[in-house]
Amino acid sequence: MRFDILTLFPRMFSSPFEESILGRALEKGLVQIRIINIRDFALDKHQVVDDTPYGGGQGMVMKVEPIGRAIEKLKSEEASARVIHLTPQGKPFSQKRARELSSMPHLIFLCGRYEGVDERVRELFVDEEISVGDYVLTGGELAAMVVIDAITRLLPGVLGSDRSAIEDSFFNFLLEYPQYTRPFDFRGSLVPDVLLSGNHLLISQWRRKEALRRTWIRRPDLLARADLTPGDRKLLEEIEKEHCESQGGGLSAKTLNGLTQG
Ligand code: 4GY
Repeated sequence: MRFDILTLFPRMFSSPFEESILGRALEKGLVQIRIINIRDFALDKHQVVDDTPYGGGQGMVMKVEPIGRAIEKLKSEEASARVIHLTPQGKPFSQKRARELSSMPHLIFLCGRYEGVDERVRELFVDEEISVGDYVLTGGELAAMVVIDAITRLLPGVLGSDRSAIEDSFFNFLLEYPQYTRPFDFRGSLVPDVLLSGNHLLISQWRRKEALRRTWIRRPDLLARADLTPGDRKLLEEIEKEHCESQGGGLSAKTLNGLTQG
C-alpha cells in the first residue's frame, strides 16, 4: 500500500514513521510512504504557496496552483489514487472507514495549514474529506498520521499473525476490558483475583462484563450499536444493579451526561 503526503512541513513526519510498528511496516515493505513538499510545486521565484483571502479577513489561504500541480503529477503516475483532505469539516473518521481505506492501493493525503485551502482545491482535486475529531489542529499533518496509523495496523503482516483478521469482532463497538500486569500489589491496589484463578471461562466472563461496564458508563452511544447476546444483556442488568447499589440510586443525569459528552 502506498501513502503520499502533501505538506508544507515534511519534517513533521520523520520520527513517527521511523518508530515502532509503523517503522517496521515500512522496513518490511508492507507500506510505502512518500512525503511531498507542496512548496516544490510553486513555480515562482519565491515559491509562494499562500496568499491573502479574497473578501478580506485575517490569515492566509493556501493557493490552488501548487497543490493542483502536485496532485496532477501524482495522479499521472497512478490515476486510481484517491485524494483525501484532512479537515474538521470532513466526515468523522472511524474504524469502519479505516478498514475500507486499507483495501485501497494508493492514498494521497493533503495537509492544509493557515486558514485552509482555496475552495477550488476541494472542488477539483479532492475525492474525500476526513475529520479526526471535533477540534482544530494547526494543520492536517497530525490528522494524516492518525489516519495512516489506523489503516496501517490493519494491513496483513503488520501486527502479529492474525490480529487484523479478528479486528472486526475485536472492535464491535465495545470498549476494551481493563488489563493488568505485574506487580500483583502496587501501593495496595491489587489485581482482581479472578485473573490469577487460571479459570479461563471465569476470566473471559469477567472481561466481557468489564468491557460492557466500561462501555455502559463511558460510551452508552456505542452500546446501542454493539452485537449483544442474551448473556450480555443479563450482564448489563447486573452492572446497572451494581451501580445503583454502589452509587445509592445511580449516576445522576448530570454525571451521565458529562461522561457521555466527554
Ligand atoms: N480535526 N481533522 C483536522 C484539523 C487542521 C486549517 C485545514 C481535524 O482532520 N483535520 O484540525 N486540521 C486544519 C487547519 C487548515 C486543516
